[in-house]
Amino acid sequence: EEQAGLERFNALIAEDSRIEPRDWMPEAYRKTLTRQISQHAHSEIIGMQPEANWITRAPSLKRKAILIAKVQDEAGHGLYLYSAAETLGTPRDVLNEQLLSGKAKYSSIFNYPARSWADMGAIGWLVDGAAIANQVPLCRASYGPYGRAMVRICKEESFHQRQGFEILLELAHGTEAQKTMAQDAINRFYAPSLMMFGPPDTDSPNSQQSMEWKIKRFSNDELRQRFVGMIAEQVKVLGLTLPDPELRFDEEAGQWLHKDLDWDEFKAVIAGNGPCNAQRLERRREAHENGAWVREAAAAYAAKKAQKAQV
Ligand code: FAQ
Repeated sequence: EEQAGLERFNALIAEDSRIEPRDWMPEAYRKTLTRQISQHAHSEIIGMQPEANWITRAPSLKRKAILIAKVQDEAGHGLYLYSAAETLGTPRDVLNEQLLSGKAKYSSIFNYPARSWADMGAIGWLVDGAAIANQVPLCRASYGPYGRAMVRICKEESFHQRQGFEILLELAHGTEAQKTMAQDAINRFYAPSLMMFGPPDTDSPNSQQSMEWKIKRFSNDELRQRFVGMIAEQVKVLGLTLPDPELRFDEEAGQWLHKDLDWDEFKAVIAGNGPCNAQRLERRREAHENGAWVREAAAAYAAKKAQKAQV
């Protein structure tokens, strides 16, 4: 039976069809998808923090309303991603426990502080921009529930990116101090946003298998280069610069080349030693504890309803 399952799985992958939750799949496929989807979900949830930090200090009612909506969208993305991950068999409580215990990774980018209002612009433009560049190809991921979740998430991220760009555009046309604040935010978020695509291809243990399984469609470096080419053009509209004197389009290779990134810093951040790792996890644990009564109430209500239905 396993042999038949494997043959069918291989055939579905070869013809670019989708694997669905009830289909037979290799354990390693299940495992790597659970890893990637749950890390992605954790990133959305932890990623709410840097921006939530600015909700009370947004410069106008309109900006506040927009920022609240964006942070709420991120919670929604986390929820559908946890649901997609659960279809692979690991319950959400277990996934959550992996996050709270520090065992599971989440995106390196959310371990950097959001210091100024301009950071809300840089996060929207660069962080959501990188997220889109990485996630549009994931809409075609071979695992059905993941690909379908990505479609809606990408639509919402596109709106997030536009709102970030618009914040920066307004600051760039503001006072000297506002322009400086916008440039400073870009300077700090540039390299960390390039690191969101993961380690270089030569140092990416999961890539080859994930490409063979059509979970990933492009390599980490390919997507990073595509992204840097996009922002190299967009930054001109802002009248600002990217902190990368080496950035250029290589005619021969037909691609954008950027400066070397500090991969030691990346490794330190994903090992838990970035500027905000401890704070982010502490805040998440606190929020989880404070939410216990909501989970208990929901469970009690569900039990009561089930009991009534039996009578
Ligand atoms: N941070 O072999 P690879 C968002 C880990 S967007 C932390 O290349 P893979 C939206 C990797 O897990 C951010 N860890 O791995 C938003 C692996 O470790 P493991 C979330 C990283 O999976 C915007 C090891 O390094 N997006 O949240 C990172 O083939 C604004 C070796 O790496 C996604 O998760 C990193 N940057 O490729 C929210 C997208 N890079 O697990 C709020 C889906 C690598 O073996 C505000 N994920 N690692 O222990 C992916 O596309 C892939 O997982 C990659 C990594 C491309 C991130």
